[in-house]
Amino acid sequence: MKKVLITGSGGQIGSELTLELRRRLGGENVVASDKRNLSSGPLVDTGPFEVIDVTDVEQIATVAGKYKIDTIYHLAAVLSAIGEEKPHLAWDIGVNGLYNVLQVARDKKCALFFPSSIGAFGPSTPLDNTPQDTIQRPVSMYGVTKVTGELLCDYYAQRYGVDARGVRYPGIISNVTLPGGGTTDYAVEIFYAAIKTKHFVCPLGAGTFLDMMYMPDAINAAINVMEADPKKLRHRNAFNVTAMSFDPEILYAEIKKHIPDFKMEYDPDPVKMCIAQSWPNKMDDSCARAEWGWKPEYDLERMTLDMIKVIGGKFKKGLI
Ligand code: AKB
Repeated sequence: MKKVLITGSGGQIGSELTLELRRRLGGENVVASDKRNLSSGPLVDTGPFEVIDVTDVEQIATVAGKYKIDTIYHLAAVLSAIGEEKPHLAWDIGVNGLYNVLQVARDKKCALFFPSSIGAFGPSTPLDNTPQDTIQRPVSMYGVTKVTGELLCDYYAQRYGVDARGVRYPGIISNVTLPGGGTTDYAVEIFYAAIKTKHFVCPLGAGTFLDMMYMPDAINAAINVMEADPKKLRHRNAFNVTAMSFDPEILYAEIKKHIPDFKMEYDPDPVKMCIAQSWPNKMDDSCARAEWGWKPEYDLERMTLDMIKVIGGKFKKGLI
């Protein structure tokens, strides 16, 4: 049985990926970790939990040794908008943290999942049907850390044989843990606003198209790329994956089909706009489809319906 360690388990993706891996592999085989000491809740109730600050290599090595870890899902990160406020922190966690995890993966012969992002692209990248292999000159510190991370993963795979794999995630839409400090967060916040107050002020302008994905597909992408037959992988790391592409107007219109009195206005945030306009409108994910069978299950309609059902249910129970 696999022994998995997840860094950043308390985050948007980590909180759901940890529980799904525990469901598949057994709670005791999946070690959750976070910088914060989580004293209660599903992550500590369903399996082992350890405090790990990824900038401290000893902490990662100690936990990996204690549980005989063979696979690491490295999700600790600082997202794009916060990265512009705190570029040093973004570099420290994004690059030094990954370097530490790669060193541990090398020493202890672990496979590694590293999530890159649409943030690894920039204004000189072709923004429509963005190819798998193309120009990557990002303009955000987050993007700089993601390109560096992709290169580090390739280097450790070629030089030391570390089985480092990953995807380039688009904006992830979810309803368990809120994202924190990303450019694509609006696509989550809009649902909470629509249900709680029926009013939303959008920080991105109309016409800002971005790739997006619903959480169940994001989790399947991470697990499936790690389980893929290595002989079929030509790229291995940083696969473009997408499920839908929309701008705020299209998402607003879709939500209004279910909540007709919902109102949205625009107040574009200059930092988020600068980042969003430098990111792809829609990526080409044909390499992921061909090499390991990537196929998302949720489109805009299905995702919207489910988000409204789940968040509406929480609102009725007074949980949000
Ligand atoms: C962000 O907006 O920073 C992230 C991402 C697309 O990587 N959600």
